[in-house]
Order: sequence, then C-alpha cells, then structure tokens
Amino acid sequence: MRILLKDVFAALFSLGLYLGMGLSPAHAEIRMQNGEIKLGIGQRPGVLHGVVMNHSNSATRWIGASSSAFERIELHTHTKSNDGTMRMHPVEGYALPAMGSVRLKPAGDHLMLFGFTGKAGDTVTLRLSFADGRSLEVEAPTKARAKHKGQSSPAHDMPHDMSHDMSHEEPHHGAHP
Ligand SMILES: [Cu+2]
Repeated sequence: MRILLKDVFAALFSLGLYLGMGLSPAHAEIRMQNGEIKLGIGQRPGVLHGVVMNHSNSATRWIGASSSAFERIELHTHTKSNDGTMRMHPVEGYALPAMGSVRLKPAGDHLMLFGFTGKAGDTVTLRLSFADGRSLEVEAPTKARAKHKGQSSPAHDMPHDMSHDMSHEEPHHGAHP
C-alpha cells in the first residue's frame, strides 16, 4: 500500500511538471540577449534594442513590457509608407514563434520607453509579458544618447511626430530590403 501511494504521487508529480512546462513563469525558456536602452534627449522617449528568444516548443506573442524606471513602455514597429519612408507606430504585440525570436533593431521592431525616472548609466529591470501568461524579468543598461553635430538645429525641436521619429537611431532612410 505504501509503495502504491508513493508511485501514485510520483506519477502525479511528473504529470504536474509536464503540464507546467511552457506555462510556468519560473521556466527560463524565453530569454533576452544584448538588451540595451538608448535614452532620448531631454523628455524624448528611449528605445530598447536586443533579441528575445523563445527556447520552448510553444509559440506565443510578446504583448507588453513594464518597468518601475519608466512611466510607460510601448511596443513599436516601422512600416514603409506609400511615399517610401519608414514610419513607426505602436503595435499590439510581436509574434514569438516556438524556437524563434524577436529581434529589436533600428528601423524595425523596438520598444519605446517614456518617462525615465532614473539616470543615464543605470541598469534597469524590465518585466516582459506574453500572451500565454508567461513573463520574464530582464535587466538592461541605459545609455545616454551621444550628442552629435547639428543637434540643436531647428529640425530637432519640431513638436509634431517628426520629433518622435528623431528620437530613434539614425539609419531610418536608405538600406531597407
Ligand atoms: Cu517608436
């Protein structure tokens, strides 16, 4: 009787582990690599680049991010408009295939981080959330955006959505497949 009960518990335990796979937040199946935040100038939003990899057999969607160091974080992407220019806009999420990844990069998908409450050089903690209930806590260093020539030209002070575009990495124009 004692042996039987032990076997039953062992079986239940394995079943529990099996069912928990891919759902448990403790499972480090989703990871971020090379995460780095470039802060915006002044009040402009910062941008997160890096790679989020799904080392599991279940596809999901990356649907959000939050951090105590930022007031708000949006998921953005760039799309080519009719006149051929790349424009960024918020999206509901990014598809994260099984054994696949989302690559955040200039002129592509990126996280836009508003209202930084820390200081440049801080490493901040971000919580990434996924449509299947998984979530991931990651750390990313913040870097002040390098000052460059022409920074104070009038174009940089435009209040309309150009200024939002300008807070991104430089290579917006040209080499897009
Ligand atoms: Cu953006």
